[in-house]
Amino acid sequence: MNPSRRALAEQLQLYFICGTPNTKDVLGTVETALQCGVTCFQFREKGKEALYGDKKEAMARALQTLCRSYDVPFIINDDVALAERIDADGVHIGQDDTEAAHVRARIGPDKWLGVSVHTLEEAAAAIDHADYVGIGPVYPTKSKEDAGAVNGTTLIRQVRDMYRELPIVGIGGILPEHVPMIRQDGADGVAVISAIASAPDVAMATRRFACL
Ligand code: TZP
Ligand code: MG
Repeated sequence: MNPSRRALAEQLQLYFICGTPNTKDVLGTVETALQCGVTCFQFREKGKEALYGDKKEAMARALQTLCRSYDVPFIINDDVALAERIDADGVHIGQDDTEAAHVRARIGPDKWLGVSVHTLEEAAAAIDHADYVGIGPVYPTKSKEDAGAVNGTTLIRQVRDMYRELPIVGIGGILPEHVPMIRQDGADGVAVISAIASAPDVAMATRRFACL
């Protein structure tokens, strides 16, 4: 694997995703998670109680400052304009968002672009533009209503067989005990919302993932 891909893959080991609808105290939760070993963070502000406009931007900036203080990449879900405005480290998009080629053209070569894929065809279409792909839902999830069919690690294995060097994160319903198998089947890391954001003890939950 080339050195920059290897570095990126390592940075994806424990990828925490969170927004204000996922926890009562998003700043406190994210700071604890950063202290306890998350290696990448995505601000995903979605759903009924999501912030918009200036409030969303203020929250993004506060979370970005926290991530910088822990030297952890700060990625924004979907909102390319916000990512550009605040100079985020990257953007993550799904299949229903702006096309990967278009987002890459906007953010340039130096920012990270992550793309969620659910089929080999989507993976094939993403690889020319994406720095990494998210594959899931590996297990059932309550954090995304339209997450699609649960596919275990089948697609992770297929994408890994086809693209040996592509950084991959598994996502969807992932608990610490699932991590060894997901890695063994080809993912570089796991992306997690509820197992950290809804944990009664965020520090302990994060450490359980981080020590794997
Ligand atoms: N994309 C596929 S599953 C999912 C997203 C954003 C939600 C993951 O959340 P959780 O709580 O870790 O299942
Ligand atoms: Mg999206």
